[in-house]
Amino acid sequence: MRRIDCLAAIYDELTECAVVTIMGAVAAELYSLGHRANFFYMEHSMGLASSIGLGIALAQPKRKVVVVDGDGSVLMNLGGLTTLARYAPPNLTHLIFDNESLLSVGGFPTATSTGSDLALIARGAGIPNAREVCDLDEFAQAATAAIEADELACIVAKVEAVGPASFHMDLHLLENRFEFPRALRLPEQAPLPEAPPRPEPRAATPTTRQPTVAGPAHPEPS
Ligand SMILES: Cc1ncc(C[n+]2csc(CCOP(=O)(O)OP(=O)(O)O)c2C)c(N)n1
Ligand SMILES: [Mg+2]
Repeated sequence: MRRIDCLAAIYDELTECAVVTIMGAVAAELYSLGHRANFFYMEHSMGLASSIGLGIALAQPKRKVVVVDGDGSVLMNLGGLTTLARYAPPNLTHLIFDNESLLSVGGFPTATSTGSDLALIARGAGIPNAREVCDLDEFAQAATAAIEADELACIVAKVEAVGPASFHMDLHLLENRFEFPRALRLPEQAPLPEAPPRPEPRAATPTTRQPTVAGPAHPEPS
């Protein structure tokens, strides 16, 4: 099962949700399907997507919140699962794409490649509605049902360790940071605005550096 196919299968379900993703490959994949103002791609803070999702879910209890996470990120902050379990917001769905790899930074294998079971860990943390899925239809059905239901759910999707052809996203972190809360400030359950049209994602081009012109740091006194 490929993660991009999972995302495509539930893309329409995300229209009215606040969606928080981790950084890297999965962010680029969701972006490539079509950015929306209600998507926040959390850069850098590995392991904290569920914490941001939890805050939104508690602050806006009528808003459906979907956290798109990864195995490496969850493993880096397992306490996030216990905090989710403690507050158990019924409007939050935690999707964990487990490719058994730190794919976005080169593919170092994570502990799920040697037997750690994130669905079992989530249940142990106190999220009874946590399950693993390995098949696309099963994923689409489970994720759709979880988003529609009023119960905290955690779905661990075992996916291939393949990422997008390009990680390029024509969206600055700060632009996303302001656009997202602005979209969420609208009355809950009102249709979210379309993001402004963007150019088609293009293939990443190598960065070129201009040669530095050597010279005095300060002009010589005349
Ligand atoms: C605290 C911290 N450590 C390391 C990184 C570098 N980093 C960025 S993405 C990533 C891998 C994420 O792995 P996973 O959550 O499994 O997602 P995948 O890349 O497999 O989609 C790492 C190590 C980071 N952003 N933050
Ligand atoms: Mg991973």
